[in-house]
Amino acid sequence: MAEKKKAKAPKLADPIAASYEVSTQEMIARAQELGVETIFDRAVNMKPCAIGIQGICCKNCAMGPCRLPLPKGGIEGEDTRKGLCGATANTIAARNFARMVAAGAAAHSDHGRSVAEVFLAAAKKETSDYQIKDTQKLLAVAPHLGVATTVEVDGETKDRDIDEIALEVAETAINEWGKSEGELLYAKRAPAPLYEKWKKQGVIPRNIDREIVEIMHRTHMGVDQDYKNLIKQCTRASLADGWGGSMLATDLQDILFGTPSPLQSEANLGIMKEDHVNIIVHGHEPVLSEVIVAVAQSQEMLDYAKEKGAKGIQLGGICCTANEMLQRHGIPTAGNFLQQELAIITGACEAMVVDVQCIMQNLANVAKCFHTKLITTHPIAKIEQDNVIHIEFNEHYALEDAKRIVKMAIDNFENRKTEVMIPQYKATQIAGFGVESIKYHLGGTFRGSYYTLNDNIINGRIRGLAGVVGCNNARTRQNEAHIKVIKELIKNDVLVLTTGCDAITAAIHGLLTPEAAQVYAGPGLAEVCETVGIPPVLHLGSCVDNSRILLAATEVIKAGGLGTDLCDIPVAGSAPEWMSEKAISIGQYFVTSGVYTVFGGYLPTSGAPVFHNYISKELEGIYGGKWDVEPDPIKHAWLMINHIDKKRKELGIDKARERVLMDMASRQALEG
Ligand code: SF4
Ligand code: MSK
Repeated sequence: MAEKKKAKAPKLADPIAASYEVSTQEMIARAQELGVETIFDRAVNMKPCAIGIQGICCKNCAMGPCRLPLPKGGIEGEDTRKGLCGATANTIAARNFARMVAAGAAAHSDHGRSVAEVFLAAAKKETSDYQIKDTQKLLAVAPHLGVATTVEVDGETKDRDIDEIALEVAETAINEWGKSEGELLYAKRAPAPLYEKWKKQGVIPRNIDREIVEIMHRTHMGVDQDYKNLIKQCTRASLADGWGGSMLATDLQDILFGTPSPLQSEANLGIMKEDHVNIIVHGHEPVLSEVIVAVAQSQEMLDYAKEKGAKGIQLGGICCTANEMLQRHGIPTAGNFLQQELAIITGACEAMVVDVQCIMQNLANVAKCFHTKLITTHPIAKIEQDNVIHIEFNEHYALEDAKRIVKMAIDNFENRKTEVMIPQYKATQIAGFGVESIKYHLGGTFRGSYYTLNDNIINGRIRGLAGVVGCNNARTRQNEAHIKVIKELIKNDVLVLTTGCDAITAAIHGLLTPEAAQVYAGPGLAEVCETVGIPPVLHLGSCVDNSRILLAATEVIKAGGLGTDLCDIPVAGSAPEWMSEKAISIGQYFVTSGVYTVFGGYLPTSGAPVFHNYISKELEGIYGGKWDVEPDPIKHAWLMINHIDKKRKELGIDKARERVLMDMASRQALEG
């Protein structure tokens, strides 16, 4: 009998090569010491599929998968590659790309829908666990949904009842997902020339759900086989995300839970405390976590924790639930996407409470090695392993659900089985910026607008704006590209607006404090930051809050002096370490809103050069923005800076910056 081959022991990740950040490095080593496998180890043992990453594998019917590898050295002459049905590489890559947009837009928008449903329950007063918190924001949002805030009574204009407005806003908002006629109401929040451009192209979303469903139909075997037509639908669905589902999620969350304003907190695994009950909330939707925050801070639970031998309760967040809890309550951030397993490996995590998106299934395997209760809370996001507890969130019993979860975590404090090791690293962060607070910090005292920001862009102290967002990706060294891109941008006077895991990364590396401007920012940006007391990198929230970036850019246009359309502004977008399908949807709505957008790593389009050329060159002629890809972080940042400079030149403000630099040089010469 042939001897069975002995399976090779899996390789272990080199902690230093896997991460740019020291607490993560320490925790990878700790996991290896304990024999607990993490994503970092799996990444060195399983390589990505060489064809898949080029976007040219089609499995849209049972005659496939059809794989169309690009020959080494490219294609000379006609590209004759075809799937069984004849689908070309362009069709296959465009269909795959479109399905990523659909999934990303669906994730953001379904999040928005959940919030809208809770909002409706609160507006109908069906639940006492949620109330309308920010009536100012309600009044600001209502007109964009066509909801009147005043009423005529006997020839007199009177304010409408707030409850009545809330109910109409809730009902109108929910209708945006499935209305049978008309167009997405928020499309008109874009600058008029951009709206007209979309109208002319026929890409204004009809309703949010329809655009996503239509992508699935058009990418079914034998439907849309024209990559340009497919991209058109990608545009419509992504706009339904950025200017629809995501923007509604942000607005309704602000009204329900409060519009963020700048506050101080901390970030990194070091926020966990050995002598406290540690509860980590992870995912994206804040509806349950909002109540968990209130319960965990209640005297009843603090007393109960003390009874069980803990000094208190430490809440912390991972991913975008972290960003939501941070920006409204100052709850510290435990880590970004790639630190989720590590939070459990500290041995000090009593409960990890997860909702939707970016939750690794391996959390269940890791939790099994420790005492951690892994609790899923969303009906659409369960985990198959039997050690996972499901406590389904219901907005009508939110308080009860939250109490049960917090109590379960406290009861688990005495069950710690492994020696606790919490890496002692954390950084101070200022977060909670938004369209409104930027107006307050950088707006003119008289005009209450973005006047001062525009003025500083025009005079060249601020070279331009960059939206740097997105995930970590275990295929690249964690955090390195994020930090190198941001540092290069701010060093060159570009003010960075950040969301998602990029924001968490910037916080961990100490870039979210006003003092960081003196250390890392160029002289112009540093001067502005010092004068108004802001960090050179502004944390604008979670993934759905990329809508805040769109609206901040729109405010820049409204304040005047920097063109009439978003594509006129010296602004660029970036996702240095993206991994999620949501990033592709975000990229597509950035691009088709007029923003030049650079992705790190790779784009799943390289195997279809004609299609890639279309999105990275030709789209600019239609929408003013285009895709680009550059894995090297410094080159990546310079692609953005060069684009910003090109826009400054087109606006005729390039000379102003030269003067600012000259002033600085002469000043330094004088000082010398
Ligand atoms: Fe192959 Fe065409 Fe089926 Fe795709 S749709 S798997 S290319 S036969
Ligand atoms: S959580 S989508 S890893 S940013 Fe929004 Fe982070 Fe990306 Fe998830």
